[in-house]
Amino acid sequence: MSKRKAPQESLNEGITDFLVELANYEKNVNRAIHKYNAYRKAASTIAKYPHKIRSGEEAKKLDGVGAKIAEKIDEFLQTGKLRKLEKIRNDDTSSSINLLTRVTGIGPAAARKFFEEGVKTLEDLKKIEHKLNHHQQIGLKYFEEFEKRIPRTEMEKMEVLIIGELKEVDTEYIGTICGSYRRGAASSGDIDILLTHPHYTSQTEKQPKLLHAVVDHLESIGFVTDTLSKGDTKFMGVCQLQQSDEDEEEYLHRRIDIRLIPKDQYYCGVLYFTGSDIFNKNMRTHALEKGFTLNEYTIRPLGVTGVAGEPLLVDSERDIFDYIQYKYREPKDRSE
Ligand code: DCT
Ligand code: MG
Repeated sequence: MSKRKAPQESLNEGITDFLVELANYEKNVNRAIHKYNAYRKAASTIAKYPHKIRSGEEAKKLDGVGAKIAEKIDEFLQTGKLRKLEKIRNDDTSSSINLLTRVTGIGPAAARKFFEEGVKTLEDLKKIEHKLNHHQQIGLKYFEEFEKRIPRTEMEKMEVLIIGELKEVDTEYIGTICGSYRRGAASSGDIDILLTHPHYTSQTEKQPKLLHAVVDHLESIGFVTDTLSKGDTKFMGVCQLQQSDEDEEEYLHRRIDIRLIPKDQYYCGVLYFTGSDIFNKNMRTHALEKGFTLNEYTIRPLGVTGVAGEPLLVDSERDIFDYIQYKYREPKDRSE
């Protein structure tokens, strides 16, 4: 999962920016995930609102904008800033913890632990590098590069390369680049690849080799440069496109996740990892209202007692929409 979300370009950028900053503060410093979700949701609705917001009152009519956020919008519109944010930005604890969580491998809990041990800056972190696990060390090594979003043209190049190389390993592989790229985003925070193979289903044995063969191959051609973690079904690592004659400069190192998914669970996986996270939440809520439970693996009917039944057969994303009578939406229309 990528750490830096694309800024929400809209008529109300000032407002959406401060909401995202508050969201990150709640997640990273307070570990208040519900507040994080509330701010993200408000930011996402406001980003899509086609008018310049003139008051909190006006914003409050929008989905996910409550009285407290409306009040902050008023303060921001009247004074051009937010006292709460000024305080947070000036607070040593908050700004240090926020910074540390920008390193991949360092979550809110580890960030607080390091902070309590006196670590406040990236320099401090370098000094205690031996105390970092491998994932965190790589996160620190590529800190600046991972902060940069990946332009769509580069994502397209990586897609061509990855899908091509997959078929080199085994023509029967099916791979999809999900995440914001599949939703048509102009830039992405990372590369999220789902992988399946017709011989691998939830009824067969685990087949970690299907994942490792691909990772090893991508490594052998120099595309995968580092490994953060490698399990039976999930690889987390780093990749880099090789510079070609037409390229003016070297490509940056990018975060890449590859997940191997049983064929019968593939489309629930593709749906989930295409997101957005807010779209997923809304779709799951809708599923529940229709009596189904939906997750990244399966969709299952809920019995009268609320117990989930057997997974339903799914052969496409559309099947999932159909089961819960949700109007099909192309990936580009799944921002919420
Ligand atoms: N996801 C989710 N809930 C989360 C995190 C992730 O449903 N809390 C799903 C939806 C998107 C997908 O996983 C990939 O996650 P990210 O890479 O974090 O999101 P993205 O939409 O690809 O955005 P980015 O361009 O920043 O990578
Ligand atoms: Mg992503």
